[in-house]
Amino acid sequence: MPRPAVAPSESTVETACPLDCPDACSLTVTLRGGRITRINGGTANEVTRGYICAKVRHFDRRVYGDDRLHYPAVRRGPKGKGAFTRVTWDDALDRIAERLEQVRRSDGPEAILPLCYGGSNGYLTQDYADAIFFRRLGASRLLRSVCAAPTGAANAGLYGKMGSVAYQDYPSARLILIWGVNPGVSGIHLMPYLKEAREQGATIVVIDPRATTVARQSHIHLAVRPGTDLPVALAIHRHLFEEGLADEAFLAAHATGADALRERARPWTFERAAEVSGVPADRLRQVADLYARTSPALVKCGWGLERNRNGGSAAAAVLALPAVGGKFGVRGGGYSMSNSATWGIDRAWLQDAEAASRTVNMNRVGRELTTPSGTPIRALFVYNCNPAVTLPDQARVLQGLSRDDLFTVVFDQVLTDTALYADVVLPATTFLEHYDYAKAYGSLSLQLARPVIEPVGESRSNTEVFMDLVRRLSLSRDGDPDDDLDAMLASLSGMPSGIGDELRASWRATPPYGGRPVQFVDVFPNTQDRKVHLCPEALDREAPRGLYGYEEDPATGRFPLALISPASERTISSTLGELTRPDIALDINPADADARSIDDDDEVRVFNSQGEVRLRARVTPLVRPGTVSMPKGIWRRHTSNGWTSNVLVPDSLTDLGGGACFNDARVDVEKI
Ligand SMILES: Nc1nc2c(c(=O)[nH]1)N[C@H]1C(S)=C(S)[C@@H](COP(=O)(O)OP(=O)(O)OC[C@H]3O[C@@H](n4cnc5c(=O)[nH]c(N)nc54)[C@H](O)[C@@H]3O)O[C@H]1N2
Ligand SMILES: Nc1nc2c(c(=O)[nH]1)N[C@H]1C(S)=C(S)[C@@H](COP(=O)(O)OP(=O)(O)OC[C@H]3O[C@@H](n4cnc5c(=O)[nH]c(N)nc54)[C@H](O)[C@@H]3O)O[C@H]1N2
Ligand code: SF4
Ligand SMILES: [Mo]
Repeated sequence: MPRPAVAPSESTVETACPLDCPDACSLTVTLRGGRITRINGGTANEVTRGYICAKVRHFDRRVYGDDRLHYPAVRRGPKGKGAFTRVTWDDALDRIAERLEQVRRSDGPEAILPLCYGGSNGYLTQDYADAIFFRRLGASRLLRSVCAAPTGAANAGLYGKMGSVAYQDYPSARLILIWGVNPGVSGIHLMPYLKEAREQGATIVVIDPRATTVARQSHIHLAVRPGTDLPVALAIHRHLFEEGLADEAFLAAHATGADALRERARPWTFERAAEVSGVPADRLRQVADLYARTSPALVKCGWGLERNRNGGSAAAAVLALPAVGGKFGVRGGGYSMSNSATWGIDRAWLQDAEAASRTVNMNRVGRELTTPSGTPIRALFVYNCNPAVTLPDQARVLQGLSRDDLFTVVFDQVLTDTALYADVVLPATTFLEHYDYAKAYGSLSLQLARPVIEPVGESRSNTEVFMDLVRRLSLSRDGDPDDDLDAMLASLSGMPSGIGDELRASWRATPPYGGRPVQFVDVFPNTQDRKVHLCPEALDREAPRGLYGYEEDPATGRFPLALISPASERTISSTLGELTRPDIALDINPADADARSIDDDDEVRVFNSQGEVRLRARVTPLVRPGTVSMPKGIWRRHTSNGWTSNVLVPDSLTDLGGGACFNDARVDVEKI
């Protein structure tokens, strides 16, 4: 007899995945006796086609795992050791309220820093109750720049964050440039659409220092040196402009700044770009020619290319291609990046009435904690973030977290590497235990996520905890939300008309433009004059070498290899890093390994003047010569000396947006 899909004593609940991933899958969660027994793909989000990644399929391993935090606790041993004593919520929150009040009185509210980032990427778990609390308190603000700051600045400056080409329209393209993005890992639902495009005759070009899955399935792979996308993109622009292939009519009607871009691209011949990028000039010419000749042509711009000193200008030059090449106005033509602004609901309900306090760039937190540039930070409130392993300059970050005079709260789901340094640890619910929104940033999809189980242990949601602190510090105002559900309902009322009502009624909203906006037909630049700004003044002023100004590779004789640390299959950043990671190794090209007498599986030290990481080497041609790669988001327990790639990453900032230069780490490798 066929097994019934759901056994009689089981039930299923529909929800959605709000993790920091472009796809926002809908989920069907199976329960038995109040416990999760299965997590599958749901059907509400058509784009994700009913399947999900292994990370979330096995998310119950986090929910019920050994590292899960079940109750509040306070530190009893030295910082970093992880010895804690259980306390009640009241006790924990009273201590926090008291210490924050004390710091506010003695050093001013700016001595308090909330430190948060992706977490579950939700709308209620970030910039809702937390914002109410920290803004009314007058705490320092955080520049959330660890990711997407340079690409975001470029997209905002050139196009005012115009809506992107949707996954479903990739098969309409005849040429697709996959630039600095690895959808086989970081946004898996794009892959079937790429396959469809290929089957319908599209040419796929991948620009990546590694031969990723998508690169191996492509027609042309440009294995550029990290940080050299700017010269490559400028060489294509130069070709378009100088060979009469630029769409001058489009530029005259719809763009400003074309002359500045033309000028700045002029020095970048294919030969010069080849020398810098390590890709032969004829390959660059071939791609430029293809791009000039083909329509619809699509550029998918990712985040791998932003994480270096030239990252903002590189993203701008890549995003400028469809304007100069005249690729807009047809389905499958244009560019695709983040669609997070397309709904027009970006925290519309968040009132910014409080006086602005100073802003601290999260990429400099290590430095601010150790050698402050202004008001010293006395209290750190970490949530939705694992800075001990995800921020640049790990040695300084850990030194800062070790400060005895620093009061640190860590509010998380599991005992992270950061939590080991906390004075007070608070247990957080997961997205399967609270309300949230799941908004895709790859495709256009917006769904509500609902609790499917009771909170595990004594864990509480961000809304509950921050609203409780609002009350304890006497910061309450009329109309404040009490709990999660209250906050969700209030945020729904603050949304543009239609969207909130629809979400309330059916838990999902109908995407604008049928979910498939055509650029320059349905959506236009959200700039004041609705034009593309190819060389916006603000960006030109911000970039230290002017927009499109290139800085040389920082590799020196001592540290000749570029270390990159891209997304891996097993984690979302460091989330789920508590689970076993047998895959962790340093990928090194056979040529670089041979030169150092390194064999596959040898234990190596990866080092520079900032520090060293000891781990296993994997000798593989999948990473280009001169570049080595280690997964992002690994925990300290995953390497043999307790350091991760970020100990080798400088805390220098990208040319635009104050972003992190993760891929500017220059190192050497030695067999131990
Ligand atoms: N499974 C999984 N999915 C994720 C995440 C995760 O950690 N795991 N993280 C999520 C988050 S937070 C983000 S921001 C996105 C990121 O998603 P992606 O845009 O895919 O970002 P990365 O993985 O950082 O890098 C993408 C590719 O860029 C390449 N690269 C590195 N440096 C350069 C360069 O200088 N130039 C070029 N052209 N390529 C370069 C890397 O080799 C890598 O293959 O993914 C999201 N999805
Ligand atoms: N070397 C290197 N480092 C990188 C990168 C790189 O390319 N190379 N990429 C970076 C990128 S793209 C990103 S986005 C950052 C991300 O860096 P982080 O913002 O530190 O993100 P995660 O590592 O996912 O940690 C998020 C934490 O939030 C917790 N959390 C989740 N939901 C909730 C919630 O509802 N409430 C509370 N209180 N906690 C919650 C999770 O358990 C997890 O521990 O890392 C960056 N770090
Ligand atoms: S992490 Fe991404 S692929 Fe996995 S379930 Fe969530 S949205 Fe889907
Ligand atoms: Mo990210």
